Amino acid sequence: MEQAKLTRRDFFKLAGVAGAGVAISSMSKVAMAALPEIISEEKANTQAPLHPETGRPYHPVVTLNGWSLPWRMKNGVKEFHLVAEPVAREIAPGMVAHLWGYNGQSPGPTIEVVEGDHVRIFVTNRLPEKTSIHWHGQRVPNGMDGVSGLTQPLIMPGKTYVYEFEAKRAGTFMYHPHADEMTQMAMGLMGSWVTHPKNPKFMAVDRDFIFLLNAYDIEPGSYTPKVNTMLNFNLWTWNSRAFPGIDPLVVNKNDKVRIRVGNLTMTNHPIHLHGHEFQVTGTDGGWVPPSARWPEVTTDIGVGQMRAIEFVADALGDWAFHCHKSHHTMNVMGHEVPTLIGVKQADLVDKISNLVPEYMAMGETGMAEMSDMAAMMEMPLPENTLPMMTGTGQYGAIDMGGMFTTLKVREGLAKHDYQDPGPYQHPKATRAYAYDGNLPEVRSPPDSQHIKPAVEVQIRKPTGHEGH
Ligand SMILES: [Cu+2]
Repeated sequence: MEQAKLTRRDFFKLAGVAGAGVAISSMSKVAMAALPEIISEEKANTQAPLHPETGRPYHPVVTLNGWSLPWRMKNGVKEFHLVAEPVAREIAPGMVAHLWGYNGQSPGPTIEVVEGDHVRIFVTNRLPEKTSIHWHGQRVPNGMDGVSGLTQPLIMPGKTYVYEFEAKRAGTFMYHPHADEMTQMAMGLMGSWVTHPKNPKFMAVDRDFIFLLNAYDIEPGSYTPKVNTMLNFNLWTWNSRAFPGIDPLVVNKNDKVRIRVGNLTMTNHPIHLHGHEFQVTGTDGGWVPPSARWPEVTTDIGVGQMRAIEFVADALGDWAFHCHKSHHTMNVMGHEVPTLIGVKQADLVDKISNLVPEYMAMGETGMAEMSDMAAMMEMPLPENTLPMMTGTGQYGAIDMGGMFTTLKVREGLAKHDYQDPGPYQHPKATRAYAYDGNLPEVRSPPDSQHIKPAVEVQIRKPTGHEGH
């Protein structure tokens, strides 16, 4: 029996061997042994792209803080084994969430296939409740669409179902349950799917990233999401990670870069990239013809939608890449803190302190002091709770949380090097600086000679007759 690669390489080299485990099921050992081995992942960091050793060739994607699921070829069929199960997912250092996921993590592993592949997916349910899987966006026979009750019976706990279809259309897809959806998606059951084009040269890029937008409602000090929340989520995540837990997207200068994003939250996310203009090259329905693309620096991704953006990374630096809703770049505490900018709290504190001895004023000059305070005074947070705004760069506090990371553009990276290169060293005279009353004698930004002079504005002197 031909087996796909069973080990995971960890290119961050920080940790040892990834956890590949064979698990137990209510199914007989003989029946279980006939299935593709269950491969699961214990860690939440970005894994090296999975280069195909069997089947048709393709350029693999890099799943942000995630990995791709190995398969086996059996009589020309590409076989995968997904296991829905409770998992512990580190959201960021200092916080672990008790979620539901697939094969050890939430989101589950990315599934990569090639247009025209005959695909068979075994789905084993180790959740305490029934489930199903829907292959969001794909052309499948109706009975493979995974809508429990409508197209198939529920997959009961302990049972394994088989889905089988041809990957018809190249593109970016998602998978998620279509059974008790509100609960199961609120718990993190979801994953990405990429169907690569049959011709590996079609729209080839140098670096191809993928992640899902997701959200949780986890009370400070607790571990498990509240599953009845419809709108008031307090943890905004990319692949179930919040800043500073989201890895940077590391690329070579002048790389052609694609970033694929799917939205499985209950609201839209305007995703914004600094320093570059991109084009939306893919949507839920397929690739956008070149004549229909337009440049953007922010693209809004609606609920249930997928987008692929592309650009040439021609500007060196550490560029912010984030959701532009500011409460989505914060962690849990944000919602309960009142607006106090401009409010003189000194008197108030005295009065309140008489009643509540631990009372501390905050937010008088803005919310950023919260992150300074938490760091400097070690303001106690409940156990297993992330600070509202956090992260430190080479110049100090970044004051971000949630859906925020960086695009790091560097020169001379090796082909498959995705390791964090550390902070960008800004060339002389290219960084904002403190004004001390003197300007340097010569200050000519490197690109200034290429910028066309602005049209001269004619300023007319008032004649005294106008405006009266
Ligand atoms: Cu957002």
